[in-house]
Amino acid sequence: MVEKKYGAENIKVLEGLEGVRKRPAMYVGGTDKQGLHHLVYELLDNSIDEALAGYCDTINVIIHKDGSCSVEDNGRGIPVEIHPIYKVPAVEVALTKLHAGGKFDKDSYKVSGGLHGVGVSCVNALSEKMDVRIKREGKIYEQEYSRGIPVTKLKVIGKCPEKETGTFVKFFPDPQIFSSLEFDNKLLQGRLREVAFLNAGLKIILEDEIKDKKEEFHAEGGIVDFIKWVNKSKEVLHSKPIYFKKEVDNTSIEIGIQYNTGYQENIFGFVNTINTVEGGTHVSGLKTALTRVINDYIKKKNLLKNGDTLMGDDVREGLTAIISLKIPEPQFEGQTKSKLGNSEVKGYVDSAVTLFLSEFFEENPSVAKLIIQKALESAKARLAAKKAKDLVRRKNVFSLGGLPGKLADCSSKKSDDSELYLVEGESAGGSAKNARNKENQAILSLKGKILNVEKANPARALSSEEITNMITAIGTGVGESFDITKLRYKRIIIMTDADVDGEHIKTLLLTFFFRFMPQLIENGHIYVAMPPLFRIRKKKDYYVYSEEELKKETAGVDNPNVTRFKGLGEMDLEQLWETTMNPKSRKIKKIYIEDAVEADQVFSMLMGDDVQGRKDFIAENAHEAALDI
Ligand code: 0RA
Repeated sequence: MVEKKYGAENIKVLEGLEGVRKRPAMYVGGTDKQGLHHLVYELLDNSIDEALAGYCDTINVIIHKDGSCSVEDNGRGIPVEIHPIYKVPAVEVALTKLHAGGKFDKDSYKVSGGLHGVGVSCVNALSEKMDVRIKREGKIYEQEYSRGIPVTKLKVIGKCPEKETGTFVKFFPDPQIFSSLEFDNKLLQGRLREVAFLNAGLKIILEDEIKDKKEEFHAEGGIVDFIKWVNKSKEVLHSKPIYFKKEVDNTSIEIGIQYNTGYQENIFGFVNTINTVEGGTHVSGLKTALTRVINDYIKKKNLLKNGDTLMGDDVREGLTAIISLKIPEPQFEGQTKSKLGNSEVKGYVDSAVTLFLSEFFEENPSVAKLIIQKALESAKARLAAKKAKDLVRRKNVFSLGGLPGKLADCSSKKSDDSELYLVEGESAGGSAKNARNKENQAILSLKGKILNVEKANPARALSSEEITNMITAIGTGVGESFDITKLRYKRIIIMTDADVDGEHIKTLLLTFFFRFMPQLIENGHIYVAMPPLFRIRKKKDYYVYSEEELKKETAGVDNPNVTRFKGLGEMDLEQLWETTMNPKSRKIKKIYIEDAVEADQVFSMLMGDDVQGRKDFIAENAHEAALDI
């Protein structure tokens, strides 16, 4: 029961939290799995603030058997004194007033910004039940809430040693709000590991009482350890990551750099521990400086004849870099509010990196030599590829608008309702061409397996016919010249057979998109079609997508009339249209990246050279039906 003991101010407070319940997406990004986990990150952020202020060194996150999740820290504990204005304990203000958050000290960096940092009160508003326990001055306090409203007063429930302080918050996400209520160990793992790397020395423990699993994340080396972890299944060019930390105008800049012998560029940007997947001014500052410093060094040492310069893409081949910024007032922009907008930051980062890196190269000529050799090779490959591309282009002048001859384009020129099907094999491609809605569905058939871009030099990848066909059809270009406004189709749908070869082709294509056009995945343009495995003939035709489903659907039926589809080619046009192409009846799956750092590891592991790593990974993950990236 709710106690009715609240005055006018409190009613206002409750109205605030009512707003959170009415528009949860505005506060935690959504009511799906991501939104649910956002609640944990909100609590975590508060504890990290306490750690950044120097009062907390251990955070415990527990997934409980009863469906709740808790976050506990050994910080100072949320204050419990009576608040001078609201006349209730300060902790109650923090938990019921929007944006009070508990961040009373302004001196430390707020971890928050954008969608993030809406505070513990939001978590409270969106929880069916929440329990807070505080240890302060030798006492243990407790208070319980339901949907943001206190159901008990703050009570002393026991004693503890004076030195023992901290905050424990346990919450049950509200089923009235969230469509997904299950906490995902793996998703939390990724974020907690990241947070531990970004806060050197902080110990974070994740306990899963359902899976009976406990893991500890703790990195004394901070982002240097982070870089080593990202590169762990790659062959590195220099054994020690290049690292520096600098403070400019209240902004703390921390950067780690290590090259590997591969071809991918991996820059992970963080602002107040939030992964800025869309980049922003900090990342552009780093890129500009890196290109300039390397070109200056080359000029000074006279390493490139006839005054040629290297391009950004050349100096970033095989680069793994992490840039972590702590900034008092971050401005987040972009589609998913994960792009840093503060314009002053670009200059700060640019000059800090220029200063540090040019000195580093002077002091470590052997490392500089390795990096520059790699960049020069990349430039050479780029120039060779350009020659090849010019040739291809000249050939294409004769084809319509430069589009690949193999593309069966749709007649609509509006990208916002058109789709491109990438189809495995010429014969399935031919069927799809006949089955499609010509108005808005285009078909590009691919000759079996495309090149594994994880193992190929990008110049070679970009001269492969299947890959150039895709790039031309999609229209955006790749790398630095990628331009989303040139996208020719709203949905790009990968359609392969439901067998091992089909799975492999799907992975090769996803690897290509992840490495060359990650923006298409980030913005939700990439899909995979889910062709059915069986047709059951009853009064009507039923399509089923797995063996289990088949068992369920045919249970108790003697002699069911079942056809197994060995491939797309075995369906007639009507079946192909109904099951994989008709927007009203088909099944397609949107691909999204849950965790960019993890996804890089997965692709390096699955498609790269580390055979043992791949075996271990597959053994560990074999039970999972589909690969979430
Ligand atoms: C404001 C002041 C003080 C502690 C906190 C906030 C605090 C908030 C949270 C939220 C989760 N864990 C937390 N730990 C601490 C301390 C004031 C003082 O003791 O002087």
